[in-house]
Amino acid sequence: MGTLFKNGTIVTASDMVKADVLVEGEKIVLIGQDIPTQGHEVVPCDGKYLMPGGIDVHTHLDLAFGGTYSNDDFDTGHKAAAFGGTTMHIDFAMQPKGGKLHDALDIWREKAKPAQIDYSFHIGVTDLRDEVLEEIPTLIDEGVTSLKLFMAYKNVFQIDDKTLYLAMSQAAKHGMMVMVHAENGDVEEQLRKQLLAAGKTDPVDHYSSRPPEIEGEATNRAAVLSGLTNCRLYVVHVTCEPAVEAIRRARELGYPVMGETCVQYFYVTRDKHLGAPGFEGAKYVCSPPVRNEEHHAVLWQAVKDGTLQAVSTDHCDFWYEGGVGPVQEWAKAHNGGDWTAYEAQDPSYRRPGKELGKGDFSKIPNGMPGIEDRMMVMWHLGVNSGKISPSRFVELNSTNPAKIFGCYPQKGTIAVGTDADILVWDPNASHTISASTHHMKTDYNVYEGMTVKGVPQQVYLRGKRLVNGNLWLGKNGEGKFVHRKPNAPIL
Ligand code: DUC
Ligand code: ZN
Ligand code: ZN
Repeated sequence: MGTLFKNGTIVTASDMVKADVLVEGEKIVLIGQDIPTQGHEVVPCDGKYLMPGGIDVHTHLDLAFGGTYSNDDFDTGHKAAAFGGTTMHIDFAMQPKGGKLHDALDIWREKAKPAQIDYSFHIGVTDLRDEVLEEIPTLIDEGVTSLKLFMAYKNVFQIDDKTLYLAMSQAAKHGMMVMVHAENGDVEEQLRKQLLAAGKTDPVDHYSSRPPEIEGEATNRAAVLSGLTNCRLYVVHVTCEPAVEAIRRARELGYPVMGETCVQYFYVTRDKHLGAPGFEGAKYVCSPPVRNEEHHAVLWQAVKDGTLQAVSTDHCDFWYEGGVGPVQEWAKAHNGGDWTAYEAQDPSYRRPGKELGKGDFSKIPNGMPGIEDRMMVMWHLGVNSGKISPSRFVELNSTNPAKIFGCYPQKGTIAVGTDADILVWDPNASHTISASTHHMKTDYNVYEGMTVKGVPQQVYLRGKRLVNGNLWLGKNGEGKFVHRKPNAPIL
């Protein structure tokens, strides 16, 4: 007995076709017209789209960052993702300083034990010693084919140009991908110090410490190194015109450069959000910063003309009002200030969050929630407005991510033989986004009050239903690691 999705319109990156889809076990086994229902559980899909599950290739679950940890982990973050139609994500497993790349894998495998959706890892390289350089190709056997290097976050994750060049040369030899967070961290450090010294400490001043120029410069630098080494390069979270132009130029020159933007960069602005009165703007502090509408228009053009190939979230959520509870006193008395031990015994406790940066924007933990919102907001802003077609939506949010990161066609499409990660998408249903109803572990939502039209009514992962309306049917431990391949196509 299988599950038969009846009378839906299948949306892939190339087509929209009315057909039935039969799933047996974890796979799609048949696509056709008028497939007999006998012996199958039937899911009526009249008026619905059948789309491949979303793939978010840029998330930071349970990351030690900014003096705290991001809130969502491989339990809560997965459930939230699935409610929003995302059935796979790729998280950044960060190399501990002085440690090996395999240490990062071990740590993140442990974190991923409660998984409820499918996942994979990029390895964040922070300390490229000779033996670590040699270790890079051994990741391929583990199903990890992408490295991430940060050109910013001085004294935390930042690497220098020599490191980027060496990593790219090595990755290129083995058909691996290098991803960069492209901002000039040395210049950022100077700007930040000047701003703070001048008393500019508000959330909106974060923007002035990271202007578009430093993103464009770093993007261009990485793109030129990609051309030099012939290494596949994927620029994460592109926000602005100078960065888009650097990628466009590199691609015109034939360099193997690709890039993504994130859903928030189409919507959140410096003026209205980051510049909101009081400390409110802290909710929107992320790096690179959100930009104003003129850059949003550039990003739409870039996802339409193929300069950018994917949309992700950079999901890295923190409480707006964290550190709530008696923990500070308790931690001082019992644990030398370590709140992590306290957290385990008091579920109502909130770890430190955005409030860490009151009076000093540079101490605001960088990041935003979005793993649950991406698909609905992209559909609403992109498809409902006519900016992108349903097929381009699927391509940006699922197909291209799978192709670029080496797991297509197992993931990222609806075809016979592929994993049955299926969304029954209702293009006519509306939903008002709110922190009071979302599933992400944070006390605010970037899109608060936005009524979107188009929602994932049912969500299937490898043939198992995870979401039915508001009902959660998933189970911890059912998400599987996705083994990815090198030599992925350059799109
Ligand atoms: N930017 C963020 O805003 N958060 C996580 C890491 C990053 O690069
Ligand atoms: Zn980043
Ligand atoms: Zn990130």
